Amino acid sequence: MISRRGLLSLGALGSALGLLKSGSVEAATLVADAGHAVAPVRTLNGWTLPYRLRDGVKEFHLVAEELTHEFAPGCTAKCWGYNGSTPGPTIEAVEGDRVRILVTNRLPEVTSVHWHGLRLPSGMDGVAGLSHPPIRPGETYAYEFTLQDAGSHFYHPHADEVVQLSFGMMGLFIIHPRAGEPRPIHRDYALLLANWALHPGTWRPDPSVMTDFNLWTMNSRMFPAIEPMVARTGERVRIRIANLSMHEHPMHLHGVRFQVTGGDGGRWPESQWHSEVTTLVGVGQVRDIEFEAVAGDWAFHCHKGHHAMNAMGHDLPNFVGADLRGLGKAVREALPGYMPMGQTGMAEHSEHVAMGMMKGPPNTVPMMGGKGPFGPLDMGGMFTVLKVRDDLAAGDFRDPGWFSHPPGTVARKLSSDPDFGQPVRRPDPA
Ligand SMILES: [Cu+2]
Repeated sequence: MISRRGLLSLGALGSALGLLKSGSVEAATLVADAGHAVAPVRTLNGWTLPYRLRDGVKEFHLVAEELTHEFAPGCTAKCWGYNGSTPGPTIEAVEGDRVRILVTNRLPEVTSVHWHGLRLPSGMDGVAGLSHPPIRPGETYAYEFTLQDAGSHFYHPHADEVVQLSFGMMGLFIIHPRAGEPRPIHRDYALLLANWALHPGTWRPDPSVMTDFNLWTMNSRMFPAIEPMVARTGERVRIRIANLSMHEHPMHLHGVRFQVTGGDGGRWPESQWHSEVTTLVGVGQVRDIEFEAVAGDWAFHCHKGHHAMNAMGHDLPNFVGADLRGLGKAVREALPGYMPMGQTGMAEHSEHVAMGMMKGPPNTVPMMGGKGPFGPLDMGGMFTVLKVRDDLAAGDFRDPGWFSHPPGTVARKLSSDPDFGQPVRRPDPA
């Protein structure tokens, strides 16, 4: 399989040598197209769809199909997506481009593709039955329109939507401004938030679940199986966050104050930008955030606690504070090996996982399983790390490992005695 970077450099090389003729496969060679230094988008754990140039039209080909998808090692499912992946490949083009997007339906039922956020002729809008006939199994349809709207958009079916969305059919559609970015963007990340109901021990998401989902993903992956975002200190970074889940996500970035600079309705005038550390991304919405990178390892995650965890056993009894010594002994008589947990909190789950003591049901990953430089990370789901370093080469997206903290800048242990010090406590009201 050719890596995304390989495709991009092939495309750039082809353009530079003037080798790309009409009909040849071209990657998103956006610099050449726009005549400006436009950084291509980096879809975490994802890829950008190459196109063919035919008579000045950029032709993309999406194939709707079933596939086997890995959310994280140990957790896979039969999903639906495009061209072998969920999310489908990112479509990347430039404002003013004429695009033709072929959609082949290899699903067992009808589908369509809606281009969310794009202004286009009504018959190209992709609502099956309203804009055009449903695309039946085996058929290929062509959508063709001119891109008017620079910004962060996405695509998804508008036919049997609940099933097709809950199986993973979605992708990003990024349109770069023809005149270039008003402020140079050095690292441009894009991700799609989604939720899934994959019951432990099963291998197909359950489309009948309406709100009580158990997997929370960025680009259909969950931490710790989500790539880090990397940047060099001082670079301007954009993160485009699209939400095609059924819940809203307050997305929180540590270490900087970012500006919210736009949404699926395009880039906002600077007078409307606002400074935040958490921004709510509503259902069916996109929010773009931009900031200057500050050295360190910084968490980026949904602030709803259960969305930054992997599958948990819902309806577990609350054991926090309970004395379970007798319970373990009693239950072990019927269930050898039973070990009650949770009386001190949930963190011991991740310690047990790290020690190899805990095994869940088949086809799940532990609800929190990330490993950090100082121990278990107690996170999962919609969580990843922004790694900013002083010495990264431009365009180097490799994981630089953990941050080397300058001396004296890491919180340190003073004592192991719980009675340490003279803390001020609220006086007893009695
Ligand atoms: Cu969330």
